[in-house]
Amino acid sequence: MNRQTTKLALLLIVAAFGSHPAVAQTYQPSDSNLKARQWFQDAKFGMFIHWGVYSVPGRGEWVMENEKIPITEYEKFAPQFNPTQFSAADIVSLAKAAGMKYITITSKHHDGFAMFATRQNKWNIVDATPYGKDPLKQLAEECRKQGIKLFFYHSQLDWHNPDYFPLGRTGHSAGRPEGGDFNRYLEFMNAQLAELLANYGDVAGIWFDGMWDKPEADWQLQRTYSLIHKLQPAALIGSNHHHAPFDGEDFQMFEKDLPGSNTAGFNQTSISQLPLETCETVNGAWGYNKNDKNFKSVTDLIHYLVRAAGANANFLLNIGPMPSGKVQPEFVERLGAMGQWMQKNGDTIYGTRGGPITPRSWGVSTQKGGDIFLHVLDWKDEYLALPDLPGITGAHLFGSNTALELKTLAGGLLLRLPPASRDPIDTIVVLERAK
Ligand code: H79
Repeated sequence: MNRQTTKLALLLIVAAFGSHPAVAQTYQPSDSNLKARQWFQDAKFGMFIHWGVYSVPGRGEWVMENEKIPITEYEKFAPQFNPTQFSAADIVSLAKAAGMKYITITSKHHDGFAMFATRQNKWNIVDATPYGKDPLKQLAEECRKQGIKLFFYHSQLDWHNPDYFPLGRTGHSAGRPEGGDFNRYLEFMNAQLAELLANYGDVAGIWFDGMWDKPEADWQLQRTYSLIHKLQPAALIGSNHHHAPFDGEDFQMFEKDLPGSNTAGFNQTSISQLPLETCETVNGAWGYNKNDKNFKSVTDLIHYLVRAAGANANFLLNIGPMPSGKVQPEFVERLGAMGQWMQKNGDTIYGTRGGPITPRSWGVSTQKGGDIFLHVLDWKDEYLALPDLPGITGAHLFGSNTALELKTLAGGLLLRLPPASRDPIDTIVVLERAK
């Protein structure tokens, strides 16, 4: 055993036999974890990266399942995956310039392919591709340099590992043996997680996905979660299982919906008291899809970010790098424009929480310290009626001294927004309170 594996083995032993037995118990987050939750809620904007061997065919990260590609065929993409143009410095700089405070990258997606130097199997970027390097290592180092936090997305669902058995809703055309030991699969997954938590410095959190594939299985979540919290107590655990958070989780995420909406069809879940996050794509794809040119506009993306903040949630915006390692120009342009907007208006987003006016069709409110920010996104009339808010003494446009007319009526407030005060993307109004 070399030093790294020895350290890992020790960590695994400590995690398995330490003071916290691997049985269900009520999770008590550490002080560092509670602090990390605050940081997370203040950060508001992150970059999601879906990157794997599926970028080679360029038809999204579900290509194996959607096109019923058996493992033997799918594995042939690996020798073609040589992302020599990948630059961790460029990607972290892109996130930073967009105003993003953290990155969440796929360490393993449903195809089971590890984007890091795992010792648990050979189905990984170091052992199975001509590239032969560990992009997550490069990214972790660069994130540390540039002050960006790093989360790992780890798929619990696995279309490649023979021990992921019995199969769930997906993976039936992978051509796998009719057998396997699910407990051994969980050992494998936990060992990969232990590698990620031991070898990449401080990990901001683990973003799980895919439990919905086998909702009835015994995932031994407490074992996995206590392993993570033991190795890095501040690491935030979240899982995209479409249920209210389970014991041991530190944040709640929503996919392709703001908390409380359900356009995707699987977001009926109640909203918990944990920090919230919603994720969305720039076009329709998570993993690189060369045919999807249906890009959202800068305005739409900013609106989603603002509406997320108004719903007390972070926005995790996805990019799917190309097989070369480069990010397509359509993504770079949009992220740059969002960054410019955030540079001007970020004070009304970063460090805020959802405001006293719950989300409306016209926009949202955020708040920080004593300030309330109205984000008027979609309102054509000169007057906007607001609910009664005690203690409001006046209003002005954010970033200027222009006072706005605000009338107190019985039962509410009436705000006047003359056409000249309007911003085409977001008219931000500061509601003044007696201090
Ligand atoms: O990683 C990205 C996607 O690949 C992954 N999550 C994001 C972040 C994702 N996988 N699936 N989905 C998103 C939507 C899944 C829908 C379905 Fe089902 C899976 C339809 C049928 C199986 C879940 C279970 C919803 C209905 C039943």
